[in-house]
Amino acid sequence: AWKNFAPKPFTSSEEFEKDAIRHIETTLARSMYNCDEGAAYAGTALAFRDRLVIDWNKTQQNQTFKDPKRLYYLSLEFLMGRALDNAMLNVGQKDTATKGLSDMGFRMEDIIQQEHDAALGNGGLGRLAACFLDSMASLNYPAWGYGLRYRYGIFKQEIIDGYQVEVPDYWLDFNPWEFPRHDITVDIHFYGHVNRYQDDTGKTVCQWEGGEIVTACAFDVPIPGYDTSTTNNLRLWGSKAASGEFDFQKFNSGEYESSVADQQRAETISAVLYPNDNLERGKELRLKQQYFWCAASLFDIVRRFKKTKRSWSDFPNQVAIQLNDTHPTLAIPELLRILIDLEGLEWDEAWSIVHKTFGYTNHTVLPEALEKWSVPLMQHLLPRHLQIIYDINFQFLQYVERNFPKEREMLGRVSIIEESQPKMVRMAYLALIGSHKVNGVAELHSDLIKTTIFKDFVKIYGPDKFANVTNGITPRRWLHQANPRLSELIASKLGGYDYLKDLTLLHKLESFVDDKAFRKEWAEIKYANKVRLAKHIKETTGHSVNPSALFDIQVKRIHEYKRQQLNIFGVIHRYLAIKSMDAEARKQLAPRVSIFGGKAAPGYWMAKTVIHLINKVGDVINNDKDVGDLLKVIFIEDYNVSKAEIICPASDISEHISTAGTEASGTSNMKFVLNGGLIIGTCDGANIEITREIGENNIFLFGNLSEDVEDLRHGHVYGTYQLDEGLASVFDEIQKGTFGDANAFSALVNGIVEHGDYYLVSDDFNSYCKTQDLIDESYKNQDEWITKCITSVARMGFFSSDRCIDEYAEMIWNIEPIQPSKTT
Ligand code: 26W
Repeated sequence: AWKNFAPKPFTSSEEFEKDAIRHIETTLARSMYNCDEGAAYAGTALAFRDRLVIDWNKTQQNQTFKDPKRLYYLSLEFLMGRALDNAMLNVGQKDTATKGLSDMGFRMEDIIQQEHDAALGNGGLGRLAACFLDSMASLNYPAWGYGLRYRYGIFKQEIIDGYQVEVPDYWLDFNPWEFPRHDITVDIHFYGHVNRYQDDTGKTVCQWEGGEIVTACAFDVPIPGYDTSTTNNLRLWGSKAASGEFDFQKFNSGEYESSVADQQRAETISAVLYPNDNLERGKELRLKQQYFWCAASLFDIVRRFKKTKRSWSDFPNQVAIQLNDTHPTLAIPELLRILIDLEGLEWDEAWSIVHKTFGYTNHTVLPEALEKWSVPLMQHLLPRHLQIIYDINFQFLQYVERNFPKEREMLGRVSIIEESQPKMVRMAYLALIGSHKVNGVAELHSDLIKTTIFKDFVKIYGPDKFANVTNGITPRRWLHQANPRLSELIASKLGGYDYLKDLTLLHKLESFVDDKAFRKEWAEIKYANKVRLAKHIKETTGHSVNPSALFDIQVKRIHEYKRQQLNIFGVIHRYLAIKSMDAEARKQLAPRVSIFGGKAAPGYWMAKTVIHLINKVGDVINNDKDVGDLLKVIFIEDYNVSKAEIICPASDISEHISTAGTEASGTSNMKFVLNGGLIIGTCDGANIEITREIGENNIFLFGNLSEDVEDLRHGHVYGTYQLDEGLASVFDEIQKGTFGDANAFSALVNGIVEHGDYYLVSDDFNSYCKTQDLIDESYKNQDEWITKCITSVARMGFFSSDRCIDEYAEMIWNIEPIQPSKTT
């Protein structure tokens, strides 16, 4: 029998130190005499990792033993950020380590910063997946994530002469948080052809043969829950040449180069995250990534199921698979292929299993973001899957024809195959048809998908196939970790940290809203967080900003629909107003810092132009002595998760100003409010539900409503529409060359003046500026302002990702938590 030598939680800081130093000396082979911050980080991470691994193994054994229904979350993106701080806090031992590190001569803040962000995602969708993993573990759900192990995450952004420059993000040189599972591999096929023949019984059988083989290798990442020993698994697949593929024949016969080239070609599949957010480009390598990851994950899931020797009809009782957008939709035909071609099930039985197993979450209604793959490409790369997709479509269209005989024109609209040149596979329709539930990510968004992109399908399947699960965020990372002082202050009033596990407990804060000492401390914490951000700005941009000024922040991917251009035009408008004010009027003004951050997709010229404009406007305003502290414009380079942790606690106002009906939910809106900042926003995405929860006196809403957008757009193209006057003056200033060569910005301006203003910047400009003036007024009354902030935080309980996960578990996955085993 095995003796239990498992390391236990640290009972003292000395115990932590002993372990950290042992790792520095033996795992890293470094002496304590040349232990720098990097080595101290490594020692700390490895000491905590040892503990996590024990809980992780126990959790997996317990889950295998109890064998409950499990959830598999398939996401091409997991935007995890840093792991150490999160791990220390979730296991409740950060203070112990802080003391130990201090004895060793290090400051915890410096050590945490040594870690490279795991940036395997673009934006909202990837970070949502990461918050969900934290909640699933914290709530003890048996759940795994499946993704790709990119060697390069989202590019690093540098700003050079005001332009975005992309730098590769190689992040794997030291990553203690992943465990390569050399024994867990799956061979994945591409290309080839389909053999169709009759077997002995006369049944038609299909076999996919030939083509290229690439091996998927598992890398596992432990996901510790907060205040529970449950530690779930995130399995990321890396690609490598299949062992038979690194051709020793070639190798020995002098074709060394081409043999190495084969290997590199295989490794290319998991080399890099596609940096497009909300834009589909139809590249073959991307389709290869999608199939590679879906096929490896399904093989793994099916292998685990088969070990239990249950009958296939039990599969949906044991397995739920959630598709994070359409990126993993190939999992649907792949599971059918496994059941029919490899396991010999009949179509109807296989289809019933598949359709009960999958759920699909839609994250966007932007037409340019909806995935479509060309039929010829799919025929070439995945010939058997294309046949299966055609079979699904055939059955589906027959069903529609039978049930809606009078609406034959609907068939073309709902067909999975778009009859274009070339024909295209509509992945959203395939995902919807192959799933038992489809959900949007905020109420408005879930309503919109039912009246726009999926309208016909509501008629076909009825409304019950559609659901809403409003997004949420994990309060562990986005409050406790990012804003430790606020978290502590709240705990002191609520009698402990239970609210981090049940965020609705925050409501008790409302009874302290008039408590003088509490308010004072609240204000001090906000100020300290602004000082921390000001320090970061100084270090990274060289600009000094006044922490007493109003911090107005917009950080998110740069996209026309998110309207950073509206924000920067508003800044120019404000600048012009200041320039025309006399000294007396200037005294009345609250100083402001306008802070921007976010990456543009490398091929998205308009988004890059917006970044350029922000930086040029900043150059002019920040150097205008006449304006001084009244207005500063800052672009924070390389916005990512770890920077968000500094930025979110430091806002007075954050901007969530998408054209109504375009932002599915937004999640940073929740992060900013949870940290005691107010919002300027449109009636879009989760802003609407935030307003309902916190009260409309506590949010600055402006702009046109989503139901008016269509008419307004129509008016731009056909009507007599007038450019907003204030915006016209802004454009005049740009055209004069105040912010450098006006030609650089002509496409941006002309898109609004001449080409239809698709995102309705002009229509909302006046309302936006007026609302900003209202904010100035409101900010002057600090007493009222702080009341709004505290009240808002108290009412944010709904937006915990724990609530989301419970909703998914109950409504879509039908899974239950399992209590961690008590045995050691
Ligand atoms: C195929 C290219 C591509 C890549 C990524 C298309 C679409 C995407 C994502 C679905 C874009 C995305 O991140 N959407 C965001 O999802 C968040 C989480 O639900 C929402 O809060 C955001 O509103 C939504 O834009």
